[in-house]
Amino acid sequence: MLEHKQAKIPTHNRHLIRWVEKMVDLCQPDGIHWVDGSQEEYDRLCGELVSAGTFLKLNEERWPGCFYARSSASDVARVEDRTFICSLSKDNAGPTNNWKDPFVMRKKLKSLFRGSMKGRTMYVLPYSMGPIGSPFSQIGVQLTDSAYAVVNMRIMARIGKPVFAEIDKDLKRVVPCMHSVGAPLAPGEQDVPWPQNETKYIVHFPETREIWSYGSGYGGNALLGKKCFALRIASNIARDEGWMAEHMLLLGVESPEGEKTYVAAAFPSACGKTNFAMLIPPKGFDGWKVWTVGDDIAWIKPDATGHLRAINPESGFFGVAPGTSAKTNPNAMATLKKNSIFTNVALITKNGVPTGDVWWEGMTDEPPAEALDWQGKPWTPASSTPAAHPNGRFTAPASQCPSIDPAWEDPAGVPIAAIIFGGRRATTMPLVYQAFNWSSGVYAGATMGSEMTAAAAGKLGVVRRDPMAMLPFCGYHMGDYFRHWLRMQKKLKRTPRIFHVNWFRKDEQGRFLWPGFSQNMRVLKWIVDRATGKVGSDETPIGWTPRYDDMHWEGLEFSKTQFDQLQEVNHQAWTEEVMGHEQLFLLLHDHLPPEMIYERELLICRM
Ligand code: TSX
Ligand code: MN
Repeated sequence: MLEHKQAKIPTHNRHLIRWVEKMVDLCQPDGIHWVDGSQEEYDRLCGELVSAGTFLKLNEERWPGCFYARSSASDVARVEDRTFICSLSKDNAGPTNNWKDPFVMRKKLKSLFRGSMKGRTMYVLPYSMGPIGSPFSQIGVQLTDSAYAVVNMRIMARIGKPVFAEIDKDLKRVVPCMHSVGAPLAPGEQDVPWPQNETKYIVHFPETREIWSYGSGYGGNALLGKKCFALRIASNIARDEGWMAEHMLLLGVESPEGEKTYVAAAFPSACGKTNFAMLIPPKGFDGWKVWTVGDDIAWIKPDATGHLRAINPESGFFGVAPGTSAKTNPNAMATLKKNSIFTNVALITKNGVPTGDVWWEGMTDEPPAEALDWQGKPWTPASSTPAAHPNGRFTAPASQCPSIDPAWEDPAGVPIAAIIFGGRRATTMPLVYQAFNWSSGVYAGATMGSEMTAAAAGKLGVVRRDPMAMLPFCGYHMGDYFRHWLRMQKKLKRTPRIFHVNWFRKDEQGRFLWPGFSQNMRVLKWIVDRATGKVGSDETPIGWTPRYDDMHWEGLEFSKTQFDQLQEVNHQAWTEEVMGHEQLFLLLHDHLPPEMIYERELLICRM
């Protein structure tokens, strides 16, 4: 018998109620809980997760309101090979996505979800990506049997009662999102701390705007508002409606005179996107300030005057913990010190007993003498395995970030003056260049790539092309995505200037040429000055580059010789680079816009 945990259903939307009833019939949960999003509800769910052994409450003095979780060892990251785009035509998904026939997939999902929530509660979780009521915002309802997903979603998105009210206005289409960890409980069966299923499916139906996720409780697989909705489904909506759903951070640069310039930036993983979004200006930048709008996703739209404006559709940070410290990112450390959830990091112990403190590699110079690792096994600095999983995460409210922009929840978004692309490249790519125009900038984004960090020491890593950092997140054909980017120009009175950066160039001895981190402010200042017409540049075959004296060097010893080495455009290296571009273009050739081919030809001719 289905247990209703509330006397009154908090919506009168008939479609929603009928869908929930249908999904209850399919998944057969023991109970149903309509999520109101209140603090009391959050506290109760966290308490239940503690009782179930999923959560451990951290030390209330040192980590107020914080909880710790460990996942199953086989549920630690997004599963790209289990991620599917089920468009009617395979051609629409393109060669960079896994495609399955939507009719075949629907049948498969029905069988997986049948009875999948037995012994569990089904949560009806309404959420808004973007401030509730903003013209940018989109609404989803996630049905999930994971309380862990619900409490994480409360940090990452606007959820609950005000979203039901928005749904009841019937103004916006609601994206239905099904989520089950795929671990039904038999009567009386004892649950495990991290229920999941070895069989995983992360499925998107772009035409009907639906998401079905099965078998995983982790991050991007389970918090369906994030990668599944805000990128894969939203990229489809954005193409149809003439806007952009991008894997980009958003930040604002404020000059000592109080002039504020916003930029969006796309980087592949392991480039320090969150660190860049929360950058603190270095010595020599008195009066300058960097404001954080978002660290992962940007929804960008032309306004009535033909200028691009952007919002961060999220309300929290789901950041990689290892490498985050008071040195690399003081703003992140301040953000996560309260009301946060830590997953797959280490727990400090004293004589084998947890002290209620978390730790991860890179958090402090000195590791703790002893800990429990992310799998709960005793760990010491002498251990051969890391204490925290390399993909261990914090879930922290954006509102707690000391650098959060006063306009971060502005329903009208912030104006975008520049777009930055970047990658982790040991060679070839200069610290910074500006594309000649919009189409050459789209080319720079389309051909961007990053080197694998795990590559053998001394050996140059293989470049993995990751167009606009969207390879795992574009919900349709990548070639059509480039065409959409090019078409956006026609909607605009003024296009943002486009730049490419590389913090990771190395010398022949394998040493980083650029000190990185807060020093990136110098690059950011040149970018902002270029976008607002305040500074000069040199023309090179690849684009406009700063002359030594165009950069602000106060507070850093950095010679012209060093700078020239960092900015070198090597013709031999670029000849090899454009061959790599050709490989990507061959893969996408039947949907590739002609502009991409022309841009490549022009680049070759200039060299
Ligand atoms: O996040 C990074 N950023 C962006 C910061 C705003 N990292 C961390 C690795 C990515 C997850 C970086 N690592 C950056 C960077 O700009 N640069 C480097 C490489 C580097 C590492 C150490 C030094 C210099 C460069 N050390 C010294 O210069 C002393
Ligand atoms: Mn991301």
